[in-house]
Amino acid sequence: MKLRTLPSQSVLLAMPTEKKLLQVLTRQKVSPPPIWLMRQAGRFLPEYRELRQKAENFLDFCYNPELAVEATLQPIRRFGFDAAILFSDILVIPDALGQQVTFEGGVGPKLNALDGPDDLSKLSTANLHEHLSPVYRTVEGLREALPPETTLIGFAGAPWTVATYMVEGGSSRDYAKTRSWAYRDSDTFSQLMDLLVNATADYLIRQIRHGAETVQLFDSWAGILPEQEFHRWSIDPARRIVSRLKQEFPDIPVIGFPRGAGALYADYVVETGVDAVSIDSSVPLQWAAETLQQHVIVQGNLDNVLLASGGEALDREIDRILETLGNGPHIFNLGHGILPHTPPENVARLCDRIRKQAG
Ligand code: 1CP
Repeated sequence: MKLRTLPSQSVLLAMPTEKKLLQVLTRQKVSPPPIWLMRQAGRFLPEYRELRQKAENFLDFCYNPELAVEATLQPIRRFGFDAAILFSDILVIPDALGQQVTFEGGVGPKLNALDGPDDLSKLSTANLHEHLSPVYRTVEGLREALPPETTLIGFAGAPWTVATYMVEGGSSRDYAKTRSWAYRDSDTFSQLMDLLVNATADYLIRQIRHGAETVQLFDSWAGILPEQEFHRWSIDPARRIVSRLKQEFPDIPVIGFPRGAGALYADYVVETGVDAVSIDSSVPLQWAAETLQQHVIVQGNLDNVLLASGGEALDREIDRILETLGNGPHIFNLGHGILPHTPPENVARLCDRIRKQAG
């Protein structure tokens, strides 16, 4: 595949940028704060639902650069968000490792569950980049198509969250199979996690080489881990991934999202080396301002249900978030992905209200 000749990322970052998200990620205070929303491309937009019909299988959609570029751009055109997040899914990694993933309408992802250590030999990194090359082409296409003020975010699932899908065979309510493998036989579970740490770091490095300007690591199910396990299976893998990224790209900011980590958010920001942390809606704002914002840039944390329900309660909460986190570097976002039944008018109302805030 041909790489477009872009100036190196460090040269790009050294130049004054009109990208508000990158300004905040380099610790400049920007007021009003930049806005983007987790899962901002997708089913809540009628234009996405129409585009989605062009591929039967969801992963075929993700592996089609033309469709994936278009899906990424749709929310940017509509709302002028400060960042675009690459349209893909966290489950392309198990798929690329040889554990075929399918999405059945309405029931979510299905994988041939790994039953234990004997199944590890079924996974291989041999075709990782070949398999993921359409995603890299999407990243390149996006750098060409995006307006100059819009930052391109690459992403991957964190090893723990991805491992839960691989071991459970799909979504789960309690992750009991994954947790008991990790307790019963932590040596072989570590082998799975090591494989995922390396594949995820390699994948994110490629996304950056092809044009991603920052990356987010989604640890959506980190919050089910008790303290010691959280350190071992969420913090430590994130620390290793951040360190690999920083070795190659010291100036590319990394955003971590250990959803549901509670008080352990504090350990996560100190120990992983992330530049920014995305907080879920249960994190108290004042605590985040006092405890987290002194170490890292804070992103969040509007309740996605409140965005979907709208009205004056939404306005009040937007103001409270802006006021409490507004003294330090802040990126406005949700506490978790946007819900499919969210009225697009509520998103427009959110953007207007934030942008009207005096600078
Ligand atoms: O047909 C469809 O439209 C399927 C719905 C859909 C979409 C739009 C899925 C299936 N994934 C996506 C895109 C997606 N997924 C993006 C890019 C879009 C954007 O952000 O604008 C991203 C960043 C993700 C990340 C993702 N996928 C996460 C982490 C974030 C989070 O919400 O916690 C997770 C856990 C997944 C797994 C996944 N993908 C899709 C489903 C139905 C699921 C399972 C979710 C679950 O177990 O509850």
